[in-house]
Amino acid sequence: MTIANKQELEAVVRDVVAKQKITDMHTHLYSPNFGDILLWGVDELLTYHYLVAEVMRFSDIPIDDFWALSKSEQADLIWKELFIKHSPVSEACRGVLTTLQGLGLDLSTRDLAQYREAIDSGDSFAQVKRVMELSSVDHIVMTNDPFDDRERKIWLDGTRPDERFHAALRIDPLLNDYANSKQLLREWGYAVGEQWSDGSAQEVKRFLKDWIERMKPLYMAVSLPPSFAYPEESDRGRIIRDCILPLSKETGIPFALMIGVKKRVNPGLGDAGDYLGKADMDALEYLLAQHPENKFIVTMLSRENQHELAVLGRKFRNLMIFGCWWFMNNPIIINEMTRMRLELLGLSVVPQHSDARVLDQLVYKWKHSKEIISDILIDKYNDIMRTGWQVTAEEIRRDTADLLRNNFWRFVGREDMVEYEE
Ligand code: FIX
Ligand code: ZN
Repeated sequence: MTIANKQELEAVVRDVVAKQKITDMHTHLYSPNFGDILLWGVDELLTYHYLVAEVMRFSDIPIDDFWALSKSEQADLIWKELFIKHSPVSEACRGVLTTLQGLGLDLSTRDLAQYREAIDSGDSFAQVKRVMELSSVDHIVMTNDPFDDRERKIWLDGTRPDERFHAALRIDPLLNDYANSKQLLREWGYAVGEQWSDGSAQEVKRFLKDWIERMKPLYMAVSLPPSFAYPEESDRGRIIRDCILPLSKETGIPFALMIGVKKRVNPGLGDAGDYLGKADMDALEYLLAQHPENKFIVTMLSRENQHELAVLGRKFRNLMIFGCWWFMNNPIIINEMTRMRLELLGLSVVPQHSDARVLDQLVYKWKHSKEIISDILIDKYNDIMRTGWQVTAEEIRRDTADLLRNNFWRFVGREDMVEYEE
């Protein structure tokens, strides 16, 4: 059906985007059979580390005293400070409201006890089904860290995610803290030496292959500091050179780099204590140019890196750019970087992921982003329609499916997961 005018365009785009099923390619969620490492419910929503950072700006509670509170007491404090004593206008606060609204609660009552009663009384399996339906997310990629004691035990016990959940092998401790991780590898039966050698490289690859076999990950991922350099004579540089790149090429499993995080600049805040920095693009440019047969999935944490990253995407087809990561995930920046990406790269990117740490967040993370993506697509289609180019509803459905699921599945080599709504 050819779109006749802007009014019809707006209606079709908003309807298509709202209905499009999403593959959420980076989250910190888990299949419900993984147990209580899957976070959900009102207290988890309110104690999300984004809100911990924000409450510290209003409350003068000593950070250690905050951590000594129960999860529910922390949530009460955050609710009082960020929602009652001050209007909840930040993106993370608004996200809580959008989530509670999406779950059918009456925000005019501000009755936290009632919200807890309504949401927390269910079970995680039912909540996963409900939230995925509400958010139109039908596939969730997890973050799976074999160095995390709780998660490692779950996998070694033979637990596997259900078909809606997919693994991503997360290797930050291996790449960013090998000095400590090599002792763990030895304890697990991988004979890595004190000094780097071919033998150590083989054993690190064997460790990775074992977890690839166990997890069947869609990609291997690491977060990296703004100072990330490559090539580099360092533990990280050697492991990337001798292990990750050859294994990624051999298996076809992409290497995901999340670049620009300065960990724990305020250690007392825990996950809320991470900061960002502008990274030098030389390392990524080198990796892309020297390893054209490797596939790289990249997101960056500094606003200032977004234009460079998008232009690099024009130079290298083995780079898939994804998401508005963390401090980028605010409407003003999502709008700017998504428009820039479509203007420079057309529809060849994965515009968003949720990074959800709490299951229920899928409701707000995707509602907020879909609204912005719809606005942008309406403008972009209208711009080409003004030249006389005709756009059809079928093409809008095709393009939206590519942005919200198929570009990712194709890039990770899973044509079987490419789907278009009829
Ligand atoms: O490295 C990451 O996966 C980051 O997304 C997290 O460490 C971060 O805490 C987060 O959840 C940001 O949204
Ligand atoms: Zn993340």
